[in-house]
Amino acid sequence: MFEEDQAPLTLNITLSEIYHQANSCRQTVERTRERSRIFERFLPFSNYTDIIVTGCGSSHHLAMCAAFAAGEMLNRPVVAVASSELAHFPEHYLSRDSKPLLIAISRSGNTTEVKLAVERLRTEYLARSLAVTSDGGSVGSVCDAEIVFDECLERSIVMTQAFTCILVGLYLLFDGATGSSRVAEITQLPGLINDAVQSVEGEIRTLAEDLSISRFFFLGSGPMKGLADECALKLTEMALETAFSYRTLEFRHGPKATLNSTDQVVVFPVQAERPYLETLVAEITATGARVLVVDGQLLEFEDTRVESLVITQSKKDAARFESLRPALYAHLGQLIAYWRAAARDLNPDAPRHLARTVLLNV
Ligand code: F1P
Repeated sequence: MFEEDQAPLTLNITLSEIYHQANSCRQTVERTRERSRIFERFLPFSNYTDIIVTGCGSSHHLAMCAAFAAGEMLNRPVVAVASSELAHFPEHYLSRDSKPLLIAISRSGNTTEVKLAVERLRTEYLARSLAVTSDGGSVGSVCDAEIVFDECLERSIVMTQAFTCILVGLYLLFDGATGSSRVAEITQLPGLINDAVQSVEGEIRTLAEDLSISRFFFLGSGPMKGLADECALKLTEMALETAFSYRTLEFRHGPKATLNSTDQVVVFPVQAERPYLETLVAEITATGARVLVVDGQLLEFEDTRVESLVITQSKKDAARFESLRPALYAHLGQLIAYWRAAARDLNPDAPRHLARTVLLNV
C-alpha cells in the first residue's frame, strides 16, 4: 500500500511532499516508541498548572489541532497560543504562580518568535519546554529536550506533510502518556490518509480549478478550527488568494453577509454542532454560494449547490475519532491550494514574498 513515492517524478516539490505524507506518517507511527522516551521526561502532567502548545503560521495551526486532541486525552485544558502572543503577552495566558509546560513546534526549528516565547516563559515562569521540529534548528537549544520529526523533512517553502506527520506524532505521544487508548485509531491514520489522498483527487482538483469561484471560506470549530485556518493559509500562500477561516457558528455573526453566488464555503462539521448544520447550510445556499461538507458520513442535502465529501466513514467511533480528523483532512486544503495555484499559473514551490523561515532582528 505504501509505495516509496507514488508521485510521478515530474511532480514539483510541494505536490510530491503532499503525496508523500501517508508514507512519511507511517514512519512517524513506527518511531513513536523512541520519541516517547523523550516525552516521558516531562511527566507527570500534574506537575504543571498549564500546558501550552505554541508555534507560528502552520505550526500554530498544528498546535491548535494537537492541543485540542491532547486536552481530550488528558481530560484537562491544553491550549494553543501563537508564539508572538506568548512572547509578548504571557501574563494574559498565565498567572504569576503558573508552572507551565510548553510544547514549541517549528518545522525549521529557527523561527524567532518561537524562541522568544520559550525564553520568556523559562525566565519568568520557570517553564519546562519541549521543542518539536523537523529540520532540527536552534529552538531545541533553548528547550529542555527536542523531538525531531526528520521523516517528514520538507524542501518546500509551504508546510504540507510535516503538518500531518507532527500532528499524528503528537497524538501518539499524548495517547501513550495518558493511557487514552486511542492508539488503534491513530495508527490507522497513515493508511486512511493514503486512501483519502487518492480518492478525493478528482473532486478536489475540479473544485480547485473552477475559476468561477472567487473566494473560499473554511468553517470549523473545536478540533476543526486549526484545520480550517490551515486550509485558508494554504490557499493564501500557494495560490495567493485571500481565503477565509471562521468558527462555524461565528460565521453567522456577520461574515456571511458578504457571501454571493461566486463563493465556495467548505464546512468541517463537528458532532456538537450537528443540530445546526442544516440551518447553516440553508443560510449559505440562500445567498447563492456553494457549500462542500466534509465529513465521516454521507449527509443528504437537496440543494444542488451543496456537495458532501465523505472521508473515512466512521459512525461507531465518531466521537473518539473526531479530534483526530484534522490529520486525515489536512491534505484537502493542501491539494485545493496546489491545484488552484497551478490553474492560475503560479508556482506553489516559490510563493512570492515568502521565506521558508521567518526571522526577526532581535
Ligand atoms: C512557520 C511558518 C510556516 C510558513 C512559512 C513561514 O515556520 O509560518 O508555517 O509556511 O514558511 O514560517 P516554522 O516555525 O514551522 O519553521
